[in-house]
Amino acid sequence: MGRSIAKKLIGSHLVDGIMVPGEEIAIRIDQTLTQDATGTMAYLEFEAIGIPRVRTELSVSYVDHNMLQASFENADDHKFLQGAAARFGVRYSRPGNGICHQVHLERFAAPGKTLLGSDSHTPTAGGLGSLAIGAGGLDVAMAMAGFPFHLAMPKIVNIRLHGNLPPWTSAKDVILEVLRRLTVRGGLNKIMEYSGDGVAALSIPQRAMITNMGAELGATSSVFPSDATSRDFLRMQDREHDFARLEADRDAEYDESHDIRLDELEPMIALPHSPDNVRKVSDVEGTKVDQVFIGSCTNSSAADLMTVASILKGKTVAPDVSLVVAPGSLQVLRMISGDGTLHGLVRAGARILECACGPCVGVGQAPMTSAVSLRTSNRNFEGRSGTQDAKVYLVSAETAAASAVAGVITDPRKLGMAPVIEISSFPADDDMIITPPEDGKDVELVRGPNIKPLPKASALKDVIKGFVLLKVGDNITTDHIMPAGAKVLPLRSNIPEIAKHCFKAVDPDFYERARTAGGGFIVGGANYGQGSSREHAALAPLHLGVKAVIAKSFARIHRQNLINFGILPLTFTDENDYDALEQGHELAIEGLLGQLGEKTVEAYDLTAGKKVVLAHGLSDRETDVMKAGGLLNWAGAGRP
Ligand code: MIC
Ligand code: SF4
Repeated sequence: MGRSIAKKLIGSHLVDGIMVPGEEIAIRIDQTLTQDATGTMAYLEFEAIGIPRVRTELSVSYVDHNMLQASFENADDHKFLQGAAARFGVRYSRPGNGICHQVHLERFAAPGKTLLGSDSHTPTAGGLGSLAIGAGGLDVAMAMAGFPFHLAMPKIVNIRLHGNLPPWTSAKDVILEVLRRLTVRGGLNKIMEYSGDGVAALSIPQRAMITNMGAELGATSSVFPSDATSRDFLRMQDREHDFARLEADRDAEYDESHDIRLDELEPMIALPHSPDNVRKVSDVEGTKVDQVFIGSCTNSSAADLMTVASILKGKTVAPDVSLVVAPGSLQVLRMISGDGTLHGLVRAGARILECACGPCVGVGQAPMTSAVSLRTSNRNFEGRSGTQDAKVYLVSAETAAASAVAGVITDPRKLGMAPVIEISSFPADDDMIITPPEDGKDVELVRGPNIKPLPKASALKDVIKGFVLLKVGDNITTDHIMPAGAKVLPLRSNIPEIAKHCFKAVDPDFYERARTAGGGFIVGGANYGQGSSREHAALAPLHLGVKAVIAKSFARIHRQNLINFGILPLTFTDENDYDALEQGHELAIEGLLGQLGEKTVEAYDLTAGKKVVLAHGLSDRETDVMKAGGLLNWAGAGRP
């Protein structure tokens, strides 16, 4: 039986388990990436594992999230990260060099390699045929230490692309269409593999745009074949030696298939507050716009910004619109500053930001009260922009630029002939990437006062008891659990401080209630913890004494982060119990250690006086990790 690309990639890196969907497997990791907002913890964790030097083929530490230096914290973190990179043998991409996913795609991603990154959009590198997976910092630290990465063998989904994109539609419209069909839960424990005659005409940044937003489907990863376009891209990046052809066998088997006729696609838009709330742009045309943001790790490539400049040519941004543009990398900035694009953007009134995540994660440019903000980024969760009542819509660069000029949501197909952008070379160098010294053992790690020691989890107790501290609905994001933004992100290295912001927008009293109760339980709906890889969404609850989260279902990375820090992820076996279990109810689980040997765990709702049967879904290895009180304790016991 023929194999898919995903199975070839997994098969060539498999160190444990069998490739049967749902079974736990372990794969060897070739490359890792971290970014600054998750990186400090990841390197503190790597230090705690006690291996002196990374054992991967390549590890890169990027600085791209925490760039506003309103106080000392972020600069202190950057200093620590630079030292940690030198000490542990990691390349350091300096602040200003760009967003991790864009830079990694340009300079390091390679067909056939595995990449584990402490950022949920790591699958961007799947655009070049890497098997790229997002994970919590501790999983990445373990991979840097040379341990394999464990995951549930995903189902492989074939997304066949047919034909060519019509003028004015682009890769963003493709993935928005996929999100419309499959929703933010549609990719859970799946790898989305793209195929079909429509692939050839998509550039590498376009493919990467699509694999990037596989994260919004909740997918484990997304991958494209590696073909002549991949070779050309790598050649233009001066690294044709990294090319390897990668394609599915003709008779490859898939667990699920979907067809997308590119010729029939129209410009699409995700309405507030979910990336799967997708409509045609033409359905919402005319809505007044207050802000347009073109940037983030999607649609911040040179081709995107050249398209934008050509739309803005000879025009000025509408009077009531603030247009902000953040190039994805220094390479992109160099390209657009050399060919007149940057001048065109500035001339039209765009506000240019540094090459970083910026507004995508609420780091600057928070929109005005109740604003409509049109963004080319990938997430439009409530409050993420920094303004709680702002309404964020996700669109392509074409739709964003057309709307910035018109002042209202505009279908770019109104603009006449679509620009044709050809890119024949990239200014490829690694001048802003510091290579670690051969021997880093004497490099001092400078820890600013905001960098606090790692929190410790203790071994799992046989009896856990407490109150339901909070009950939330479906699709709760990690932005709800542990908000980001310019004010909170600088606290990423300081768990006691950042914990004060846990669930703040959902329930401002949560922190005090959890502290007073000395911990307890959280009850969630379906897809609990979707979104980012931030392990702070587990570390803050751990700090507050949360013992278990009981939900209808979990997003993959967050579930893993809970286990990694010794918080039990349990699911309802009967969804009626979700309705019955209210905030404030007292729960007890007795004989837990023995119960984990079974598939289900019996809990008692002491307030309602009834038994609740819950599933733990833990593999044997995960059960051991839980019992030890998390992955660090387990690894410390010499287990992996
Ligand atoms: C995001 O887009 O939400 C982030 C910020 O990049 C996160 C990582 C983090 O919270 O530091 C992600 O996607 O994993
Ligand atoms: Fe940065 Fe936004 Fe991409 Fe996350 S989604 S890595 S915050 S640009």
